Amino acid sequence: MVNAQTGEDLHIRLEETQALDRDCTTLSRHVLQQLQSFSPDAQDISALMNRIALAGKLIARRLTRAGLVENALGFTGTVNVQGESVKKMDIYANDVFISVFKQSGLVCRLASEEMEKPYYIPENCPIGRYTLLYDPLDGSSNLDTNLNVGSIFSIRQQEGNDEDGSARDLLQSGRKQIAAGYILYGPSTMLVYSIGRGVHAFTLDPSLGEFILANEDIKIPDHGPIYSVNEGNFWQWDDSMREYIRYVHRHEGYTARYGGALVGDFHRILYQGGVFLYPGTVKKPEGKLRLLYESAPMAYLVEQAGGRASTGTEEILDVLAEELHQRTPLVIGSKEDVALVESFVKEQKRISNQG
Ligand code: AHM
Ligand code: MG
Repeated sequence: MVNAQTGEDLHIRLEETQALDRDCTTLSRHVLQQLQSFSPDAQDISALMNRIALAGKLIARRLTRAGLVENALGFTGTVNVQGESVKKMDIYANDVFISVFKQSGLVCRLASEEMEKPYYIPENCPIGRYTLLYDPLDGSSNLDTNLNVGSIFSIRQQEGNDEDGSARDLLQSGRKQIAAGYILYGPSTMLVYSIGRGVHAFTLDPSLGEFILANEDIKIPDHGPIYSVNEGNFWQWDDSMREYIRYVHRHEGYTARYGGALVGDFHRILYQGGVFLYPGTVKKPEGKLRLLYESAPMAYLVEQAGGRASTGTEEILDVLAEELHQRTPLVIGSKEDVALVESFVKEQKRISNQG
């Protein structure tokens, strides 16, 4: 609608006014509010979150244009430490995190899915007291079809000074995490984080270049309708998983949703309730997902939101890693739905022990 006297587009003016009327809480303001302090530790956490947000913005920018520029999509032709084919975007995203944290003075070592050993930044070690574990681009098989992907991060206090390159002081339980979260590159880019005081979600406003608070203190429902699992693996599962899937097939109130990228699948369950599963198979009982930079950060978030994460028999946050790239089965989501899956695992154990 145009104002006849001024020629001004009134719709545009209305939208602008509404945008200004909103209480725009930025990520950095939110982190400082959460910490309620300007202590050096609080400033470090705030600076770390700002750096993660910067990495997210750089990766989001590249992803938006990936189909338009040369050499952004496709495989590099190499295989990573886990035996998976590496995509160009995996490497780009990994390098973004390194370059964002290299000069920060905050992080002494970075460990990621794409690097066999942790990346040490010795010049940061005397002052940098943190370790960043991350999956730079989770769900990257979704890239070539323009579907959602994500980055997952976990921050731990640096312990020890292992210049020999060993990762042993990373190998602690997920309860040692001091912050965790993910960035979801979907129709909009969202950053979800926790520093142990609830789970909060932010949406990137590309015109401002700022993550703006979308949902504060998210609580996952105790039960939800969604089960999210790659059912193509049915033939490889043990009987407990098969029985669980048969149960949801035979009962009203369940719906399947699976996008092939943990960040997106988990994000939906965080809001709507239900359960995401990546169980082990008979041949690979440890499953596919990596404990330190996939399962543990998601477990930290879900517990903060009032849900649970389990291997099927043990809380994910209690699992002690024996190696950096250790895999673990994952059952994560609403309390009641995780407990239901566990009851099938327990029953199967009982039957096996009898036989
Ligand atoms: P990636 O980190 O190499 O992308 O692998 C992890 C992804 C998860 O995002 C997702 O849940 C899972 O692999 C999907 O695996 P599948 O294709 O076997 O269903
Ligand atoms: Mg991954």
